[in-house]
Amino acid sequence: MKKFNPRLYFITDSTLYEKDEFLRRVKAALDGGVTLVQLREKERTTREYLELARAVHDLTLKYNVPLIIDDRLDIAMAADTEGVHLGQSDLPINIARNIWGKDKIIGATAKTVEQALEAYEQGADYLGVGAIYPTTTKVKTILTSTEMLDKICHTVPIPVNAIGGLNKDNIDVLKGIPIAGVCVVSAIMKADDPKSAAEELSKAVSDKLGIM
Ligand code: TZP
Ligand code: MG
Repeated sequence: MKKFNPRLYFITDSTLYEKDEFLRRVKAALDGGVTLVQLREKERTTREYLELARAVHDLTLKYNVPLIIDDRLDIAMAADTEGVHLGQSDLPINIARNIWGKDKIIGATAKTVEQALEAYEQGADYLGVGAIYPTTTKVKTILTSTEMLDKICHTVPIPVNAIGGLNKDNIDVLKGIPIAGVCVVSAIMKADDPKSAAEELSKAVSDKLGIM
């Protein structure tokens, strides 16, 4: 299965919650209409990452929403998820593509036109570009301008998502830039009510950005 819709791409962060509450929040996000989920774990052992990937995959499969694993092709393959997301210091896209085959979703992070072109040429299916705004999520990143985001969108023919500090009240800044969707962590993960947060974001993505 390679079909995916990146319009509301929810990236998880399990560090703030016990496992049950974390999974409850992921389910709520799915109930709220997120269209793509990424499991993003930075501190866990390989065994823990795999266990959580399987638990989250059990959920996403019920909603027919693809699950992407951050950074780790081995975990993605072991859990047989639909995709993997690779950053600039992870396995190169072409190597991952050769290992995992053409049918899996492989996403890449890009902050420049050069990185975007390289990822596309190596076989990436989509790009994440940011951080657009400063973020409270633990991440090694620098800000990326909306001008650069626009340039990248106009350079590669694959879907490009904006990421970083985005929420329903500040995505207007992306209006007119031909992105495919937005990636959010905190706006859903840390919301009092993750289901409503996802619903409201989904509405903002339609109403403010015209992404249906
Ligand atoms: N890459 C660039 S910014 C970011 C990642 C993983 C974190 C985005 O998190 P938030 O909470 O939506 O700002
Ligand atoms: Mg990563």
